[in-house]
Amino acid sequence: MKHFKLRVLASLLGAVLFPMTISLSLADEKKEDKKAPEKGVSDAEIKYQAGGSPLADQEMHQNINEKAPKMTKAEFDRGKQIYFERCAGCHGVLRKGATGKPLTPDITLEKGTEYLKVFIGYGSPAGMPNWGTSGELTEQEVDLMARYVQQEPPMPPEFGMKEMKASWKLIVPPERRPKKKMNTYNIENIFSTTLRDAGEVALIDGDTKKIINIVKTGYAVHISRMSASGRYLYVVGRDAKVNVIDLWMEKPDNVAEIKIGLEARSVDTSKYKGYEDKYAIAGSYWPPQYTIMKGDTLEPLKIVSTRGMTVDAQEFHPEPRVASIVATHHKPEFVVNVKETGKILLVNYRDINNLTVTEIGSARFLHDGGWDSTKRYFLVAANQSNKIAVVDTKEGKLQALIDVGKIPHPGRGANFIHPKYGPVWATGHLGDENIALIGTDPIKHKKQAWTVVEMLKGQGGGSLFLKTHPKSKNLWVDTPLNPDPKISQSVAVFDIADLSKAPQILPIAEWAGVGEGAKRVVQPEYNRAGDEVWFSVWSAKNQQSAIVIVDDKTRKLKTVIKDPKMITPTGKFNVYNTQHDVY
Ligand code: DHE
Repeated sequence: MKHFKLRVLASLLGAVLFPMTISLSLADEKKEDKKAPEKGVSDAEIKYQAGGSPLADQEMHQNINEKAPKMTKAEFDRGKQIYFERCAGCHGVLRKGATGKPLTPDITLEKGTEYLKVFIGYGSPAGMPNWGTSGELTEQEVDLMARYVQQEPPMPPEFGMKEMKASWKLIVPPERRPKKKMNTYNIENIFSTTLRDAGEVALIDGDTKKIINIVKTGYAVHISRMSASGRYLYVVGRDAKVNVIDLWMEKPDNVAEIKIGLEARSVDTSKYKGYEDKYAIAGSYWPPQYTIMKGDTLEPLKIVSTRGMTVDAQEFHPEPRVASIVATHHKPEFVVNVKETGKILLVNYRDINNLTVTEIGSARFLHDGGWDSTKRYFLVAANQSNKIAVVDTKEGKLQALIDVGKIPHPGRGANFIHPKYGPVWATGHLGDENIALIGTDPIKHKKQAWTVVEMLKGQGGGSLFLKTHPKSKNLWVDTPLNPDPKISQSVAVFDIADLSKAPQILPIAEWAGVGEGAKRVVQPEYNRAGDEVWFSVWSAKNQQSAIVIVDDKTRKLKTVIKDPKMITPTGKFNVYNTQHDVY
């Protein structure tokens, strides 16, 4: 009966009030709404964004709003937990809106509980998932959340120098570290592999395929990055814990760790001549800031807030999250991409007491990206604007904003020579099957530079990463978030010499032989020689996962790495390719 009432209300509200919901949205999203398929966002996008925030367990400051519907403390705490596990990724920590709409009390109180229940229960064509009808939330939880979002958003604590210093552990000080490499590993071919749900990384010997060590890290390490010398490996957990691992030790292990906030995704190190291994930088989602540290010890030196005005509406945003960070090779600079403001910051670390930051306006919401083959231009996805922003790091200016497919997601992208159009950089998409090839040579291929020269058709949407290697003739494209298991468990491989040919589909998960489970095939990564491609076969925590290694030339299975300790592998980072940005 209650369900029926909701359904009637839903259709009424759909007809009468939907324009109101549109009016709440951002300018960019308006365009998006027109393009959005009837069903709203794809499963891929929901799965991707609703990754769960570690802020769920944080004590937070709470203001009472007299006008909001009553909630007990227990109800409020449950609402907060659901919000940070499911909603914060899209709507933001402070509910000011990110890829989802703002949900601040000035808006939600006006809507009222019944309206919000329908919205949460049934979703909207503009992208809100149908949490109730999909069975993800019970009717009571939908009611709870409708009341929760009318309360003042609780505020997570700040995390400044005092908190960072208190969390900092110098496990092995530099003077007690090896003076030379103390092991016989071919360091350049080690793979740092995230064991997501175990809060560890596995260091795998790329030559023997044996695990060298499993190192304790923060929870759900997002990425690994290398120091310029190739000695130190840095990882950052979702919980904002940064670890540095010394690859010269007899058994490579942690030498320092620190928390740079409460939630984070990015880390990198100074690569410019004269500054090798000198600085590390990590960006956080909460608080919205980046932190520059000493490279070998992780001692925090400088914290810079990213709070500020958005690039388009020029309105204040209280929580612009730091997305990707990359170190420039030809200048003492970090490229810091700020999601909600759509700003690309070129942070010059020559004198960190008198930091100079060049602020480049691009488009919202900046996410992941990589260098072109010359490492002069950085290409980054402005994912909800369906654009790729290109920065000329030599001139310190925006080079181009290029329209691509729906929700570009390149990882670091893939550089190769197109048989007709010369050097290109490629990105796949979360929202459609396209693979956009963008010309990157403004000298010999001026006409094609910074335009989409070709759109390849992949297996479908839900792509996260694609990869090639300077020595390879193949372009590998994953689709781990496609709702069709056949597609999420296989990869497409294109022949770069003849891109008109349909891609070959390889059943990577089947090759892994791991039995039942989600078995999402994620993130191709080359070995040092560029003749093997490694894939993670990512299953649930309590199911078997694996790494599948394919011979790049023959596209045939080479080896499967299975180990009971290999829990939920996701990203893999080959030391040499990461150190030198080979992709
Ligand atoms: Fe990622 C890169 C953020 C979900 C695996 N991811 C990145 C980067 C950012 C980011 C900002 C770029 C870092 C850089 O280069 O400095 N990722 C986010 C999210 O906010 C999001 C959407 C949701 C979340 O809650 O985390 C998200 N990411 C995922 C996943 O679901 C993946 C598949 C598994 C996981 O660990 O959660 C995942 N992201 C990765 C990987 C990279 C990455 C493997 C690095 C790719 C590379 O080749 O550099």
